[in-house]
Amino acid sequence: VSRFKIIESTLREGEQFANAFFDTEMKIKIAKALDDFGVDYIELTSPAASEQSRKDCEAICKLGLKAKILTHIRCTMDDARIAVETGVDGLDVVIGTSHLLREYSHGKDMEYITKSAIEVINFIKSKGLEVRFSSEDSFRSDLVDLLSLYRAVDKVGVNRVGVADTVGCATPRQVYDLVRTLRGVVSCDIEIHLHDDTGCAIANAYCALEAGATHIDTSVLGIGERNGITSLGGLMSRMIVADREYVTKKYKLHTLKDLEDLVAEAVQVNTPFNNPITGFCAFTHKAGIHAKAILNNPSTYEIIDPADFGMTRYVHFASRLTGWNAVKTRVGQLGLSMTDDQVKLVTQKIKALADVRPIAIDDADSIIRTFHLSLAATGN
Ligand code: HCA
Ligand code: CU
Repeated sequence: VSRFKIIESTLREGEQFANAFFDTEMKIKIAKALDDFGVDYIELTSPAASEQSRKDCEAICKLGLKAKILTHIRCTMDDARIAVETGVDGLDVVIGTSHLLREYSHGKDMEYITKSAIEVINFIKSKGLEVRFSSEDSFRSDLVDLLSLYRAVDKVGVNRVGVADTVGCATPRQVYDLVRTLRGVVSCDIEIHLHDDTGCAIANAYCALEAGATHIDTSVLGIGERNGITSLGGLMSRMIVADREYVTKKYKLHTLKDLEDLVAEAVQVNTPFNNPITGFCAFTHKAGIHAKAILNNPSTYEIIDPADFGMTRYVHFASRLTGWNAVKTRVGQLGLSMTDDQVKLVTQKIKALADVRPIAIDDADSIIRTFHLSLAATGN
């Protein structure tokens, strides 16, 4: 499960996000930040999409990044001919295989799809580039058709086949089953691309790895078509729990927050409050029982160490749910000294006010300070 590679698609799938417009300078900034983070591949919008897309693709190839640069094309010789001239390390080729897409999108049958796939793959390989072949809408495609298509492209030496949950309909178990079956049919690597329409994108990515997938598509904050795909940070949170050693060695996790902030600003969104790792309350502990245990030993209520991502834990103490252990820590942070009995008394005062209205940290702090002053005044 742990030896996975990331195909980072913020600059391809992410450009399909409703708010996204990346100028050349921004694309370069994002590509450099992704490279610094340590992603294995950076996938770029097709050079066939527009003249500027082609120029930007060439510019990013010239940066000399450690990550391999890919571009994403339709399964046609026209697209492939343009793409191989850009300087990319490889091409991700895709064609719709579901009944719906065959009927309402490109109108081609499986025989035609197989024939053109082989032609395009052979052409790309003849240019010495890496090539991946993927079927759009894999989970609503006929399984027998799909497997014979993958078998045919595996035979002509494709580097990877891709499975795509284009509409986000797949369940973790379906993902596991399809990838597992495919693992028995092809000998090349297996990539997976998962949309998040039903909130399964991270779980599905994990299941794909359990079933033998080798490459996972991500984007920063999960941005993409509709509500997007598996997010880079979310995948990191899932994988650090599975294999901390591998993930912390391979990826510069401390840069995740800055990378997300860069992309969030570029596409004018806020990081969701419940985002894994970087959501504002991802490491906030509130109930008295939680706070007490966390202060004794963080692993009681934390599966991820915030320090691995350069984040900090916060023990909430300004609420009616707080307990005296949390307040005691706050008293220490304010540089005041009190006995445990005194802390318990001031905790009652905080809880009493917080029972009436929501209170801010400042409110709780001022209760603590006032109480402390009164102790001095009465000489206790
Ligand atoms: C799309 C294409 C794609 C491609 C995935 C892949 C999808 O419909 O925009 O190349 O594997 O979700 O199917 O993003
Ligand atoms: Cu997609």
